[in-house]
Amino acid sequence: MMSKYLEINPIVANGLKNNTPVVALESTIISHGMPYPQNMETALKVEEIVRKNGAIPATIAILDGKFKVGLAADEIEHLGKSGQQIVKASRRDIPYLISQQIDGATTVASTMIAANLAGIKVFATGGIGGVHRGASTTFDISADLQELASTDVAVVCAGFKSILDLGLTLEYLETHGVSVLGYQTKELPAFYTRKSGFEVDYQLDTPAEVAGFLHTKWEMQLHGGVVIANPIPEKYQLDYDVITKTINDAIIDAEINKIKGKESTPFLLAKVKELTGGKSLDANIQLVYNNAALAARIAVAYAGG
Ligand code: PSU
Ligand code: MN
Repeated sequence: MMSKYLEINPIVANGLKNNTPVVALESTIISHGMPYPQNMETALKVEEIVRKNGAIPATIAILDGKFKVGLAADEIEHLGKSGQQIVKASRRDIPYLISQQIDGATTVASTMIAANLAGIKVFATGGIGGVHRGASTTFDISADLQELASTDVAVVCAGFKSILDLGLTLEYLETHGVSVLGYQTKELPAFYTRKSGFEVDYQLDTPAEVAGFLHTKWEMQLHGGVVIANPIPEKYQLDYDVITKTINDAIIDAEINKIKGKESTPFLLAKVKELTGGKSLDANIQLVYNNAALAARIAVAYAGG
């Protein structure tokens, strides 16, 4: 029944069958999170990094009326080149796109759904969605958080970008029983910077410790996701005060342009890139590489390696 909607790449399927570690990767970051050609180059390099660290990469998208788990290089190129023309696909968009055979770039939420259907437990990305600043009036809370509340996939990210309200995002996750783990840090990283002024729930220091946490959570039927917040490497982080001001300016610009709904996150990312003269893109690429390596090591530990 599911195979009607889910196509798993043979290398990935074989890996899953043999308990070889697999890492899921999303595609909204390709089509909407970065410009071409850096988006495609980054996506391909991320797969390489996952392999180097002992796991099989499975980039996920909606293509030809199915969830595809494990894309070919030309499919990644298609997503990168088409950019914003590909529909950004979160949970609510899945049945429409699949039944209408329209391609979609999967967000953290929909990538988690596909990964879970395929049996993949570890997922690497750059940043996840959250409670937006001003959410008390806009109600803009990413479906990523709701997915983390219920779907059994661990998401390695670089913390929460301060286009979000970090405090409210942590509160929301706490309400839904989603642990936020800091990898070798007690301070919640804020994507472009290691510093945020907020604390994670728990610090864990090795892939084995994280794997132990995941086994315990899911063996105890404590369903839902986990956020593993992995700080950007020191040498790539941006200046805290500069990035804080830049994000504030980008948010004002979004308000002036009346940007809302699913356009909000891509607009802010592009604006920050413009305002930093591309520096934010370099940082973004480096933190994704860093997350891919850690996710692969966690997947290896989780598989018992
Ligand atoms: N944050 C980033 N880069 C991204 C995204 C978030 O730094 O590319 C993408 C992810 O795919 C995430 C989505 O799942 O944006 C969240 O969008 P929204 O806030 O509309 O739910
Ligand atoms: Mn939103």
